[in-house]
Amino acid sequence: MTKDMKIPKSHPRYTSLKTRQLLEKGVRDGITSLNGLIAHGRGEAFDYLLGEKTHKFAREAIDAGAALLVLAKRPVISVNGNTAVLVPHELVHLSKLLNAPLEVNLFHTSEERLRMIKSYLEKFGAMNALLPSKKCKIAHLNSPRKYINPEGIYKADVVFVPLEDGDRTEALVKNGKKVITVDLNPLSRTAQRATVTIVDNVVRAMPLLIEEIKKQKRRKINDNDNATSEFKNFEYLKRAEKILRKL
Ligand code: PTJ
Repeated sequence: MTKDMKIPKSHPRYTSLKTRQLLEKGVRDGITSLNGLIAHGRGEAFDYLLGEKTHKFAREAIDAGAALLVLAKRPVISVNGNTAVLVPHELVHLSKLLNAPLEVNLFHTSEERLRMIKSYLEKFGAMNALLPSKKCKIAHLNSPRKYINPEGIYKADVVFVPLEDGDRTEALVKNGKKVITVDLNPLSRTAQRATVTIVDNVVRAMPLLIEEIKKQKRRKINDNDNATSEFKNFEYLKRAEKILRKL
């Protein structure tokens, strides 16, 4: 794989190309899986159709997701090889803001990549980064993703799983957990199964989620807060799909 080329800031696709470079470097550094590049390409296609902007429906989902996280008793943030390189600062910031562990959980898993992602997050200041344990697993899941940390996802009531695969989202929900995801594809199984789906690019959504959490913490929201009780993920995904299909 080639070394990063210098992209001129004036390039009309500057942000998109820089994001690709982050992932390419992530693969070279052993953080991102090769499959992560394919997943990103799929995401880019949806983002293009969405006009590469955060829509009103995404902001509503961010409000609802923020409320779930603020009101959670034991929130946990799940990290994979794509999100680790795309939004490391934001993941660490979110973890500190919510006093929630970051738990590395991979689809294309290996002991080496798990460890590398953990130390990568620690370089960005993570104080509480967990790894899955072979002694602890969630029910209703057969892939290696079933292994979880006994102090992390196992005990969590709300799990934030940006860029996820459908099987695990479904299993987490069956295990009684509320799941918030970020997925540019409103038709994916993850998007359809999650409690709250933010249909937006994780790079744009994470800073907005952090800001919203700060606001809700200042307002001292409680369980009666409308953002969560009125949010219907299914209806919301239909709105996102309409925009994609230009209906
Ligand atoms: O590091 P690992 O081994 O855990 O693997 C991580 C990936 C993401 C490769 C793995 O979970 C995977 O294969 O995911 P999927 O099933 O391809 O789903 C990824 C979803 O994320 C797809 O629906 C994409 O459209 C979406 N997506 C990709 N890039 C972004 C995105 N959504 C939001 N922001 C993005 N930047």
